[in-house]
Amino acid sequence: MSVKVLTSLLATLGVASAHTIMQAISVNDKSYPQGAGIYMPADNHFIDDVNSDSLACNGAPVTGFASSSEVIPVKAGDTVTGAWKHDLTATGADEYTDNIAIDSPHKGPVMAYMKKVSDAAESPSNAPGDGWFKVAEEGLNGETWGVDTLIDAGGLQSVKIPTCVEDGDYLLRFEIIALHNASLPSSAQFYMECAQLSVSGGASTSPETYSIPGIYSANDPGLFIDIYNSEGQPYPDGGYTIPGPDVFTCDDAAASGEKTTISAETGTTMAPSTASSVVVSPIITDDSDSTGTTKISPPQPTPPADETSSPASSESPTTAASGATEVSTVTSTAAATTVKPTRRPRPTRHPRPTRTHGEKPVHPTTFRTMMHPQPSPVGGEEPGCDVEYV
Ligand SMILES: [Cu+2]
Repeated sequence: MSVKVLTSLLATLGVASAHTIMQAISVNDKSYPQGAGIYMPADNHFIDDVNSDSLACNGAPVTGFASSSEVIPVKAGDTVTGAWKHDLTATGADEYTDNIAIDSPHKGPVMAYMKKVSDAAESPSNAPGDGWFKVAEEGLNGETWGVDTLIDAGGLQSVKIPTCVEDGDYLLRFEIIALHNASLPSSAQFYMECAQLSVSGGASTSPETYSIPGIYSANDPGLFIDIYNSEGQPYPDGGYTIPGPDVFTCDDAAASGEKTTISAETGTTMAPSTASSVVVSPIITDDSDSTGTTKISPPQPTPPADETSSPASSESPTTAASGATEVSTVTSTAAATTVKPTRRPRPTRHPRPTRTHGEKPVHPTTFRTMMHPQPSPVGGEEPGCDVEYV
């Protein structure tokens, strides 16, 4: 790499810090260095083309982390935690962000997917295409987005490896979708990185799988959406439909087509308590987060009985009762069945935050940030990456 390219790269990393990159993992209590076992892209910028192969495991890698040859051993049932920070050298908030992980206006869902591969160390070539199944998701719970929970957890996203999957190499894809500009076409921002894992101690279930790219389309109700509606509500009235396939669970597979009930929450936990087990450059969390308070799968309030499905959603409504959800089983060609995600409770009214424009610099113009959606000039209704709430 030439000095010029390297300089450009470093500059890009420096200025695009309102974005985020998943850059280190831990497995249960064992942590790995920054970049180990991760296909690390060249910068922290988002992908906005749902049809791009880069939607699978992001773009070309950064020097020094290119195609990490490490494959991290895990056991089925282990918890793998990914550390999101707004750039590769972040030690806390800076002039572009209000926390270490991702600037808080980047509201949206947080998810994780897995794909079985022949050799996880070859993630760039293995990543795009069929084979993906979703293992965790958090969309909108009341007024709290998955991104809010992630920020509260200091940028740590924990995912439980399903106990019933086959042994072998897998890619574990951590994903954030930021919706602050998503009222404009194709303006949802996809952030993702893939960890390279070798799973042992599993069983024999083959989940139904999907293609990335292919799981999303630009007009999905969870991707082309104004999360700041005309009544000044920060969230959609009709709840939020998480994009992509349903979450695969082993309970689900075991049900083999029978109706059953499952716990309302699936895979993702984002827990500050695991912060100390992830070794990156120092993770600094807010004082307000140092109380040890965790946000592990908070129980979901029971939605109103008269709640109906969002008009934008094609999901069949599920019946919420006592925190459990009735499963709609879908027979697939694979052994697994799929479960409809738990209905998200209807958001409560929420005063619209006051925003200011122009107090912070927008991203300097670089070849990357030129592609970055800027705040709408009309009424200033959409916050950009660097417009903050006050
Ligand atoms: Cu951003």
